Amino acid sequence: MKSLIIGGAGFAGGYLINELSASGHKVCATCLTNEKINQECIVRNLDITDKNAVYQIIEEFSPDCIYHLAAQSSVSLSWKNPQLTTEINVIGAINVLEAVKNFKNIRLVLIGSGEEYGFIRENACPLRESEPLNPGNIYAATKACQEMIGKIYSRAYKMDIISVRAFNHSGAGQSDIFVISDFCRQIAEIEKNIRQPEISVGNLSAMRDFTDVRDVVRAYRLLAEKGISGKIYNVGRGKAVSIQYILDTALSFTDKNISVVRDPKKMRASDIPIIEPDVSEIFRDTGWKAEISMEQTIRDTLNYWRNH
Ligand code: A2R
Repeated sequence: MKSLIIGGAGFAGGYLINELSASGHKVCATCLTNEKINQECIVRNLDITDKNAVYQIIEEFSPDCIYHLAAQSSVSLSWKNPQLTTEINVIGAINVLEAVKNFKNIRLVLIGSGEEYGFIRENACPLRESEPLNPGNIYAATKACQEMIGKIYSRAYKMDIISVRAFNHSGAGQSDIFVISDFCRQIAEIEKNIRQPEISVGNLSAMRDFTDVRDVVRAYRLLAEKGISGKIYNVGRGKAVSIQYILDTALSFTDKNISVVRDPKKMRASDIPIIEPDVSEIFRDTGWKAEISMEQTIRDTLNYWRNH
């Protein structure tokens, strides 16, 4: 099986290259010219806002399956630069759809986000895929838009498209703008005595669903192999935990005595109390469920920061 990963230099991309290679796929991954892919595979430079270049890569590699991961994936940058976010996440996705339209027998896996659900109804959790989308930020709106346009292409042109709403994923190598990585980095810096023994935190009562990135990319592979064309799938653990639990777990892995300090900059006014997906669809169609424990993910992320 030949797999093309668009956006292969990002956090999930590297793990997906490993997952697909280990399963015997021939992998080609794309990255921007200023990025680097360290995993073993065919590498091509691609900016998805260049529609001709998207077409050419697909024509050259002739994949059986394309995983579309490339995105402007920062929520905060999406507020600062909504035009760029829309250009990459919506126009870029249309460039991929337009290119794939010209080829037969390519399965396209469009990676969206749990953020698409946005301001959810009270008691709506666990969120089923049929739940109405109510995006609360520009990033989420562009991902919802990608998914809707994908659905239109799949119906109108009979294209083989699977849409994914990926919830929070974490693991070694993730940027410290995300909570698990942020806590682990701070603890590692305290251990190295380059930070005061104080960890700064935001809202600890919010409950979120976290999955190890290795489980997430396995879900992407299984969806490509066994997912039902035209369907949308939540990818997540299906069991939200509080940020307090993550903090306590991360702190339990260090011998240092660390005090916890609330940082008002990390508090969000509109924090939704709980966000948790229903993951029965993906389980039913592929047998996938998260296997790596939260504790293992936190330990691996902490060890990553200890070594970096
Ligand atoms: O923004 P950068 O410099 O980190 O590069 C990102 C890249 N990217 C692009 N690739 C091609 N053409 C573009 N115009 C373009 N703009 C950005 O896509 C990055 O290397 C990659 C996306 O990876 P991450 O931002 O690390 O996201 P992650 O965690 O791997 O998530 C994969 C997908 C994304 O679509 C998320 O929105 C979704 O899963 O949750």
